[in-house]
Amino acid sequence: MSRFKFTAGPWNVNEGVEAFGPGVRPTVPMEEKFKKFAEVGLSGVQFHDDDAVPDMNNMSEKAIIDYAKDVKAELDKYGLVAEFVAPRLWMDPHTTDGGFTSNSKEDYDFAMWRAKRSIDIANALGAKNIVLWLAREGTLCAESKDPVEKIGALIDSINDMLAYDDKIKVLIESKPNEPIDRSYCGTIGHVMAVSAATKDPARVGAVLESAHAILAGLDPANEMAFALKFGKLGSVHLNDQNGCRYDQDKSFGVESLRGAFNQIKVLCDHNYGANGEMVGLDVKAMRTQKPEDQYRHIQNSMKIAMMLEEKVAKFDKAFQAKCIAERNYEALEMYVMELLMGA
Ligand code: XUL
Ligand code: MN
Repeated sequence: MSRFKFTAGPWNVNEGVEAFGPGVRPTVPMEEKFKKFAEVGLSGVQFHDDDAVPDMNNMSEKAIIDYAKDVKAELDKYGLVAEFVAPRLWMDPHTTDGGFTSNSKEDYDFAMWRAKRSIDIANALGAKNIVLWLAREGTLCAESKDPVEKIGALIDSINDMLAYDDKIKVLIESKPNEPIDRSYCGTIGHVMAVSAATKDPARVGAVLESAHAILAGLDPANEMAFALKFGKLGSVHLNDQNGCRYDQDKSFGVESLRGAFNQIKVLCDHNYGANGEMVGLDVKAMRTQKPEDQYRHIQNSMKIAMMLEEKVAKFDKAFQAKCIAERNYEALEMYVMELLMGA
């Protein structure tokens, strides 16, 4: 039994398409994913706007809401909740150069239309959060945008979302690069600063994804801690990453067990989840994985998180205090290694 409520997105079960090869698994219908998510023990689903309403660009505002209500009924059928809706602003021709920080007024307006429709969809699904993964908000050519002006545009766009709905929370998912070269919200520190500059900072928080922190050369647990201190860790995307290369979305804990332990530890120590925050598993199956067992990476990630919760519960705080008092961090470190290795 876990203290956490786990979620995943429909994109976490995919065909295995990558830059060097096509899909290797058949497309799984959305309802089948919901059914299986419930079976493996997830509590909820994370959505991109067009995961929930695929043809939304060609639909009226009312039709979008009606379609999303049907999706909510399907979720209810499987006892799942919707955690968040994220406008997918990186696929459309209108957002080739970003949305909220695009140089084109028309593209900015399109991004705002999608952001507001995402809020409508979130309301229809019963989700309290909008997540902004700012995929193309930044530059490929550094001189193509004025970064000061564009960070202002990002803040304006969030203010506009907050004004559109007086309850919705906006969570920014930091990531330093990929697909963009230089992104405007690369770390949790950037997200906290943007939050503070909005009209309602209490409604603007962060999502920390383990792999994104590692790509920024930072420690995921420390990044979580930073947002927790400001009461702004609205969600997490647990996964893992082998160093600074392409975004891998490996199963949680498979590269750095100690790093994963410290993420679970900081979440447990600071009562993450007490205000309804959930634990997203933004993990990708290896391309080699066969369709018969293509939820294994989600199940493994959840199991590792839960096993680490047990390690956190066993963590000897008295011994930690003794090591701290004696400034014997070598002893403390070895204790952690023995705890993790079951010695
Ligand atoms: C991209 C990423 C996304 C967001 C949701 O790296 O992590 O899946 O989590 O849009
Ligand atoms: Mn993510």
